[in-house]
Amino acid sequence: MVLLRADLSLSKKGVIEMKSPSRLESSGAAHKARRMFLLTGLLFAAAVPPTAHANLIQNGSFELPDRDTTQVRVTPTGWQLLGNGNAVDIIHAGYYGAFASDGVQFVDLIGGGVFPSGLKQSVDLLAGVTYHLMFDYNGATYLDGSHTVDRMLEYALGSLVSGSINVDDLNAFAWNNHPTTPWQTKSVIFTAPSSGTYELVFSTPDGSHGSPYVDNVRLEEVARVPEPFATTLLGLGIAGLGLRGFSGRRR
Ligand SMILES: [Ca+2]
Repeated sequence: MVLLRADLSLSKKGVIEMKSPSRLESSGAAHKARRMFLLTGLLFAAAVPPTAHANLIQNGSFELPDRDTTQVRVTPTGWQLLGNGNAVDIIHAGYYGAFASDGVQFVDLIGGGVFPSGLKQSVDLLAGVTYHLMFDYNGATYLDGSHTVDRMLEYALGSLVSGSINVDDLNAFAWNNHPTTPWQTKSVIFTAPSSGTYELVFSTPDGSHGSPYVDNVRLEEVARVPEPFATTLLGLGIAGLGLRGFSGRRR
């Protein structure tokens, strides 16, 4: 963006500052320049590009550990089992024609016969900050082609987010020529009411065959305009309004 007749500089604190066109003469041209300065400041404040935020989830794609094969009863790096003796598996792409949503691995929430079965990960959230939770999910048909019955994927992030999804009609395997289904995406936006550590949980309450599958878990802070930057630019805009009013009264 071009800043007409206003200097843009980076201060030692790393805050971008705009200098007022104070040396301009009080003329029609100066008045026009001040108006442009005001508009530019407001537009610039509104157009601050969103900052790219990192995924707060470790190994959200379940690519680790990577042993180039399906891993039975394994704990994905960065995650914990529910602690009740349950187990999960990591399915590798190609296993019975399976395909991941992201990368080459995804998690099978049932790796044993203890329920609920699933995994969890702790995340630190900040009060008043808005976050975007996303994950991809799929399911499986039985070998005979029939669907699972009431196979539920349950998810929760502390007490902030919770829900369940029926995955009976989904299928991530290409076995016995059964039609596969694309990975589905769940997306939730929420604001943390208080700072603290919250537990993200994916689980299934029961079942003996066919599982909910999860891949590509992402938790990102929603883009914000940095407070000091916005305040500086909006403050300059208000100052510009005052300058414009002063100039108007002089005429
Ligand atoms: Ca993956």
